[in-house]
Amino acid sequence: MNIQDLKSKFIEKYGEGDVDVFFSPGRVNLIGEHTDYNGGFVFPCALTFGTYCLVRRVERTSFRFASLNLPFETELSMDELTAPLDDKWVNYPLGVLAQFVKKGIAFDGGADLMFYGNVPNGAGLSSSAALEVVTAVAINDAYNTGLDRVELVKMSQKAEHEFAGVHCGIMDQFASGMGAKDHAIFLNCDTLEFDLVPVKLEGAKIVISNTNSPHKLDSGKYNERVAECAAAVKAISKVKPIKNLGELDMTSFNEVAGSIDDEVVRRRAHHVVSEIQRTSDAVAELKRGNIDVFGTLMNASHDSLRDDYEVTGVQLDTMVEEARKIDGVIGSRMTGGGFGGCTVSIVKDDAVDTFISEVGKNYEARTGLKPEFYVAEIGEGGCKLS
Ligand code: GAF
Repeated sequence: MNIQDLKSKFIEKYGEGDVDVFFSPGRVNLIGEHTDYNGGFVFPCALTFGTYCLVRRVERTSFRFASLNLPFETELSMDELTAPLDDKWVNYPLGVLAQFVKKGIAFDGGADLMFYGNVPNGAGLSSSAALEVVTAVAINDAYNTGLDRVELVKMSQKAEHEFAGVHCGIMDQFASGMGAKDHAIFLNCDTLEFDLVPVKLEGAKIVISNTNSPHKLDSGKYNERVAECAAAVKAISKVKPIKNLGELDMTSFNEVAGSIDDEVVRRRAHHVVSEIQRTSDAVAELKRGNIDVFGTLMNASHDSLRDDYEVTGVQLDTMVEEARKIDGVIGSRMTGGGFGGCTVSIVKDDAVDTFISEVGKNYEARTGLKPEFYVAEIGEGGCKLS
């Protein structure tokens, strides 16, 4: 659907008048998984698909929310903006509105909002972050609240915590809000310092493979991992006070690992500390143009997420196994929270067609699920389109 079609739909729904159009992307993370809520490094990039938000400020003191691709359409008064509803999807934009209210931003009127997203839902490509960030960017503009982009990103993350119950890190909202065309974001999730790194793959492409086994971030498994990392910090702090696992390197981790009695918790922490190291190594290699080493580190990342962190599962593992059998695959790993969703692979240009047909056929034969493939382009972060 193009912008003109979206505007026509908006006018059909809410009547004639001015309307502004905003967009925020989904993301794919190249490496650095389950490190963000541990104060570690991540390396995501924004995609060219995402969520559009059309907005019109109105004098009436209520907010109307509707979506063309998600099952919500509702009108809420000012008083109803601060508590989640019994409606999974509207809670994402509503949770963002609530953050504006919490900041004491007084709306002297309401707004009509219409959303349309083309990120596959539940695929681990941050459809929810795209929905949150586009709401934040649109309301910030419509009401001239003057908040800076990083603040909007943090508010979007809080919406996810408070209105979706997922204790996520900041990676997804940061990538959606701060992405830059053809760059990945090397982000220190402790300080929020970041470096935009050009992704020059010289003869290779980023291929996203959707297992079509929905990842269930709200299933509790994600929050369980967050809690296990907190348990590791608590155990380690008895011998070496730390605020988060990101303060350790492999040498200091090995010195204190014995203080974690629970073997599962120890493995979780081992993944986090090793993944943070892999991420900074991978970025350095990419900057030097060593794509092959970058790919080897992607493979090691997946293996650690499978063995130590246990967030992959049979579909993601099968997709990665099949991908790695193809000549011309430089690296392949799961991306995002895991438990289903997508993998990301770096594939030489001339192997992309074979990759899609062979991995597609073999994955389906082994799992009974029909996968989908997207050759990714790296796009811009949230912006006003018109
Ligand atoms: C999900 C979360 F939302 C992110 O914050 C991050 O933790 C990711 O899983 C795993 O790296 O996408």
